[in-house]
Amino acid sequence: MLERSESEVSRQKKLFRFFHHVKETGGTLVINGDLFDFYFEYKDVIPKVYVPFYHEILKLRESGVKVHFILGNHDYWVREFITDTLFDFTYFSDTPFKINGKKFYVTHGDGYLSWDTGYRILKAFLHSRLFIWFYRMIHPRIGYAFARWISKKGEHYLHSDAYNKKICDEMVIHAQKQLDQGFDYFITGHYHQAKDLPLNGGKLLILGDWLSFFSYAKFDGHDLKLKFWDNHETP
Ligand SMILES: [Mn+2]
Repeated sequence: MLERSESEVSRQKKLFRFFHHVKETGGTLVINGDLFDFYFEYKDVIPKVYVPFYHEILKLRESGVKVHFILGNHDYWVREFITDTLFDFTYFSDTPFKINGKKFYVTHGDGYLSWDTGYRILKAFLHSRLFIWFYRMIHPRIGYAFARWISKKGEHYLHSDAYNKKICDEMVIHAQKQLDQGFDYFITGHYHQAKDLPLNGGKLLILGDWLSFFSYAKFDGHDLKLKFWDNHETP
């Protein structure tokens, strides 16, 4: 966690240039989870490796941009530093937004797949008060070493095209349900694929990632579009 690879540093720089762009254009930034590799906050202690992120987010807010954070499966275990100090708003689960008359359903997206029952049970456990209480009692040196080990085991972002399609088809079903309820847009992260799919006059948007796609969604007040950042705003 402490030693950062070159590619990680370059990804971080790229993200900060994007933050800078948001600062210039103004508006609101919603970060849809997994901003951090692993974040676990203790009553008196926060992870120091992310200090540059904390700094950039605070600068962004100082410039007048509101920053919202929907927690992901890598950074769910937050406390007051995240909820009160760092972000304007923090969400522990799926959240609706209404902007300019359009309704957005935003989810990090983990645990949605019908065949992921095992994951859903694990997620419920990892989010439980008992687990969090117990984990907080463990010395951070052990807690973080364990998380790093789990995180390494889980490095399987590159799926086959067939599996990605299966995920996408499944998310279309979930998006459809929300669109039927009156939402215009269903936005999900987590799945490391970048998709902008028109659906019933609205859209399903799978956000991609900041590992290989460098993708994000932009709502200009009328339309929501998936975009790719290449050190400047794509058309
Ligand atoms: Mn995730």
